[in-house]
Amino acid sequence: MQPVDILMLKAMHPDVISGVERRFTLHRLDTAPDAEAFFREVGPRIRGLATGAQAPVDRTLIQRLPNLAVIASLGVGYDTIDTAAAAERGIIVTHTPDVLTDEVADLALGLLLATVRQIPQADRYLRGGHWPRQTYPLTPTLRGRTVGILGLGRIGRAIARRLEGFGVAIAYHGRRPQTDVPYAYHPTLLGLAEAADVLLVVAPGGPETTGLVDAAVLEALGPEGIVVNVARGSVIDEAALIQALRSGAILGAGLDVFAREPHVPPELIAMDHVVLLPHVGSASVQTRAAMGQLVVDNLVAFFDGRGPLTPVPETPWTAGA
Ligand code: 8YV
Repeated sequence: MQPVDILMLKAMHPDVISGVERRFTLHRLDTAPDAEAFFREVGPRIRGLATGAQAPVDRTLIQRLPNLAVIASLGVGYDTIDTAAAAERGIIVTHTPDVLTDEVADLALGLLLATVRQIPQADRYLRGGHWPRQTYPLTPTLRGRTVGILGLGRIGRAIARRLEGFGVAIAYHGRRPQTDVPYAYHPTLLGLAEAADVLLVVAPGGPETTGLVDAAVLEALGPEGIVVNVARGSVIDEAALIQALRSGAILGAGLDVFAREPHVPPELIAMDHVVLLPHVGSASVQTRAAMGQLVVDNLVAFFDGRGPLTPVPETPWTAGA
């Protein structure tokens, strides 16, 4: 069989690199001395792309790879890939769902607790030597809260299952009600925010959800309100969030994602009532290895003619097409 040429846009998990190299001819754009020359000379040979959220795949890039057949992305979210441009060319896009669901849900719960009970702040307090002089101030509580989940997909459901064990009320908003869950459905996000005092954002990124959590939603959440975002920074109007945190329109926020990563607004960094993480939802050794393996497995299955394992709905696989 002819060796298949795969392009990696940026350095990825070592297991992805070795996994691709074992089976394919790997080209790296990040180490290519001249990108223009690369696209000219090697571009037409490239059949597959291995990428992640940090390396967007736009229409221009897709156009520069005339024989591209598959884009295998690391991560469940694929808002940085132009799936419409891929679909037009019959290019399959794959992502890595399921293998990270529990990891991200665990992190979401940790971030929620850390934010409400001020765990990082208390840690800083102890390390700062303040404890012998004065006990740490009393914190808000999770008790008696209603947690509103924006986006009850795979990860949203895993979060809800965990929240059941915490004895809080659970509600959600999404495009449509789901018949197999006992949680209260709100047809509008504003309605959910009015009913809840925690808003947990798990909705996918992209144009449909950009700026969904705006000033009115934050206002509706109220002065005891906590926002936790483990999805995409774009889902929240970051300027409105900063303003709501500043004015006391909401109580605090726990953020794993930001609008322009890795840039984090200095206004947020300066605030003590927010907990900030550098997009680590799925970032455990084990889960990243599983995600990396799924990227490789998708490429192998695709080029074996078995079809991709986890294509995104926008680019469905039709055998023999
Ligand atoms: C990764 C993620 O950080 O799965 C996702 O959508 O945001 C994360 O798991 C990212 O995709 C790695 O490229």
